[in-house]
Amino acid sequence: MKYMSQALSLAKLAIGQVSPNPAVGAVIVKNGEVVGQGFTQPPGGDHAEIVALKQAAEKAKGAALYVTLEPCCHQGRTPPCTVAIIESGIKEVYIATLDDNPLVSGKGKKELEDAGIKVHLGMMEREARQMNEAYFKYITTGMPFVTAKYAMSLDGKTGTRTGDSKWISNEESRHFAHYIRHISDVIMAGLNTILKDDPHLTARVNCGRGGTSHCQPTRVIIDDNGRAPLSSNVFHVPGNTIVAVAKGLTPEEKQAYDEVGAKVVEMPDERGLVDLKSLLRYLGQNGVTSVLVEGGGIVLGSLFDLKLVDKVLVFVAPIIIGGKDAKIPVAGLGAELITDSAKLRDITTTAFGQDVLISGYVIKE
Ligand code: AOF
Ligand code: ZN
Repeated sequence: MKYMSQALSLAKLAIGQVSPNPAVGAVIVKNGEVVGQGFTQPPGGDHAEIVALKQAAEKAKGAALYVTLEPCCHQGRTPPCTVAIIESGIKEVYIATLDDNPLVSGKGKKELEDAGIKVHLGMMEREARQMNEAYFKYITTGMPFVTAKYAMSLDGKTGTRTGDSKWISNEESRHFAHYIRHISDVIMAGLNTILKDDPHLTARVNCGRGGTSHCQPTRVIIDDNGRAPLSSNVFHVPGNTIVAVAKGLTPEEKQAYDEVGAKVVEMPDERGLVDLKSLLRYLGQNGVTSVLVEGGGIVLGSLFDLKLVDKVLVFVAPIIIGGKDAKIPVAGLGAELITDSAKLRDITTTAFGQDVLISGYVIKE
């Protein structure tokens, strides 16, 4: 348990930084001593096991490997880890969970066993699966894992009748929200949020890489008619921005976005609005495994109406905003009957000072 928990902590350092690959951690132990450890490097770089094996070198002979995901047995951007493990002389492997990637699932484990290595499966499996929950959905469906996040008052409002929303949740909650951004591949927001709040949509956490653009999530703005002002903050901060539109923009309009470094993606549905399902599929095809949706109510409403949300993170703050015209977190059409509501499972509640974070997974019927 101790070494697997160490491997999970290592994997955590890679999460959100190595997509579309899963974040994996590995620890090599010999005679009660850690002789090698590592975590997944960005795509094309070494897998966790390879980093640990290189460190252990000769000491890997006869040692035990603790790894948070089944070692790969296929040639991808990098050679199979199983071959390197077998060649190193490792004699025992503890795997937290199988890799759902059809190219690997069960085959990696079998290859190790066939080579005479003793394999143990399932140590801290729940933690290992949760850590890569986005990857597991992506690799089996091609669609990114969608998390809806918002902060609301005790009376269920996300802003006052005038649109003021700074701040509903406290500093501790907002700090954690930045961490959630940091582990997401994409942050999605609607045009109204851009117009009203002019957010940066960057992850302001110390990721140890100096806050440069390669550790920033890609921002996706849902902007049916391509009206996001070029002066918006999202176009002038590190990281990439995509403007998803529903109508064809003129070459001049496209070029203007191009000049501020944003990419325009045209994805209309039959109502002339952005087709969110196609947009998610497009993002998946481009290696996006996780999307964090930060609002506003229109975008979240459409995503819930279309049953595209996988996970919900709601910060509840102990204030009452009131007002029939105050902002609400989820608009759209909504449920007709309570039985039609999106229901959640595996609920957790976490206190951030006086705020409470309620999180859970949408039950798919
Ligand atoms: C491992 N250890 O640390 C990771 C694994 O293109 P490649 O070569 O990087 O392979 C990508 C696939 O490898 C990915 O889809 C997943 O099945 C596995 N990821 N496997 O043994 C690791 N990140
Ligand atoms: Zn591998």
